[in-house]
Amino acid sequence: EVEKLDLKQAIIVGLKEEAKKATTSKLKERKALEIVEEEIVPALNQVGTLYEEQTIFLPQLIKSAEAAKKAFEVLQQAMTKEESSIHAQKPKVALATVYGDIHDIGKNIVKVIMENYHFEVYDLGKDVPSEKVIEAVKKHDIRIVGLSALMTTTVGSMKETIAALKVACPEVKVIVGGAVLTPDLAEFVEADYYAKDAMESVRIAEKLC
Ligand code: B1M
Repeated sequence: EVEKLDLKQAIIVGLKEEAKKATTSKLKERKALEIVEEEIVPALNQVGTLYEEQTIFLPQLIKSAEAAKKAFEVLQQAMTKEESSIHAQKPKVALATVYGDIHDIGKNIVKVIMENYHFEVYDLGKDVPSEKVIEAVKKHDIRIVGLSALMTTTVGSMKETIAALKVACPEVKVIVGGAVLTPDLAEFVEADYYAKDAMESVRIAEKLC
């Protein structure tokens, strides 16, 4: 009998259908957010290490990312969005992965969690130039911007985006996150806040409202 793969293994070896099945069965005993933080993120971190060590290569990295996305789709459906009249005025947040960076799994997780906590999220996508961020902030009168960067090479791009944004929209508050960031780097890019994960972004954004 073939043994069933657990979620972490399914992501590491890059099997979409297995990842989907494992997520569905995990949901019977665990909360969606716990599955994200305790299974999906550690699995992808391990994949990153294997890639860095050249134990796996880009095609496998891509397969793992696809498996993680599949797992997350299942979780997204499970997270119920309860609309409540108390939250008629939803605070607005713009989210973007900075210019030059195409990693968007983390940003997408932040988006779903924030929406669950009644924020209205303007998702600007990945590889986003600073002009596009500024345009969205002005157009929708947004006060909170969340920027994501995953690579050492795109930390500079994050700093440039924040500098341009602060000139064009001085009242805006910027939260930064992404695997490459640390509190020190967040200070270096002159962000207002550093969020280590999706829940921390919610806690910070709630204080800003
Ligand atoms: Co790439 N990649 N990748 N990759 N990839 C990394 C980042 C890397 C660390 C792997 C490694 O070598 N160890 C490395 C960067 C090295 C460095 O600069 N230090 C790397 C590289 C080099 C590359 C390419 C250049 C490879 C190549 O082409 N030769 C290329 C990049 C091209 C580009 O961007 N221009 C590339 C491509 C890819 C894939 C497409 C295959 C895929 C991305 C798919 C996608 O996102 N759609 C991919 C993946 C999956 C990874 C790893 C393995 C996993 C990233 C991830 O999704 N983590 C990664 C290794 C690693 O990170 N350890 C790696 C899970 C995710 C949930 O975490 O995004 O940190 P994270 O989000 C967290 C928090 O950080 C926080 O909340 C989230 C939930 O807790 N957070 C925020 C994130 N954003 C926030 C914003 C906020 C608040 C909180 O604002 C409010």
